[in-house]
Amino acid sequence: NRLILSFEARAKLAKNPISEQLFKIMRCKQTTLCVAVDILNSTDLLNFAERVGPHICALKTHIDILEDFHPNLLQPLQEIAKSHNFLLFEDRKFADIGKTVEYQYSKGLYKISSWAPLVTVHSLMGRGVLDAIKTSEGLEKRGVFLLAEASAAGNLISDNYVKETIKMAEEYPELIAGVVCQNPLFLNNPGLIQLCPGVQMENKQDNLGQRYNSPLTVVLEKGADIAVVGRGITQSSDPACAAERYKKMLWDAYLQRIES
Ligand code: BMP
Repeated sequence: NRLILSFEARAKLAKNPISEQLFKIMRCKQTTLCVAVDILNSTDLLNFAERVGPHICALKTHIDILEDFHPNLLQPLQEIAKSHNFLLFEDRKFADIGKTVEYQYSKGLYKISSWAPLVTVHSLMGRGVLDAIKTSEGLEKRGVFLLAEASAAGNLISDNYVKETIKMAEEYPELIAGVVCQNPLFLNNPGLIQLCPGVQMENKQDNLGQRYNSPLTVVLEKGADIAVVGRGITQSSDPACAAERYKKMLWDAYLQRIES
């Protein structure tokens, strides 16, 4: 059962090189926090990454929301990730035919495959998307988080969709780093990482259908390995301090879980 195994043990079971690296970062930095840096300005993004860097295992971006995006941003961003030992994670949620995804992933303005070792993919369009990510040009080592469940209220994902998504994830062990979901799925596959967005201490929801759980709930009840926190940290008056607080709560909950 993956919930009671340590990240150290699970790193050895990971079949994807990036998930193995992620497990090691989590263990070494004692953090399961991924910050969603949904910020509209490049300078703010870099400053923010530098400040929360020491406390996170991954920085999740939506690179296409930047109002002043220029490819020159990517080198300093990669340097910050390297200096603080966290992974860049572009939450592109690819969902098109394979050929289009190949272009969206490796071409265009953002050339995601050249700088983001981790990306998200919808299972909706089938295996062609995963084949495209696997064979496109870009970084040699890459990992995919497949989206099986969503935190959004009223989403149309059915039980069968969830089941088939897990099946698809398990068919691509060398590519799939983990699954984005809200419940403890794939318990018998400890090499995969559960990523859980919709985490916040202050609010239960926003006014556009987002739903939140507390750090304790996502780790101890919902099976989260990595928790994604966005506005809980970005909108705090002291983001570094907030990130440190989330990191501690999440890590204590993880220790409690593996010791139980
Ligand atoms: P926030 O904590 O500010 O609500 O941000 C959540 C982040 O996680 C957003 O970047 C969103 O795109 C992402 N996300 C989510 O909220 N729910 C999901 O089911 C999947 C996501 O990727």
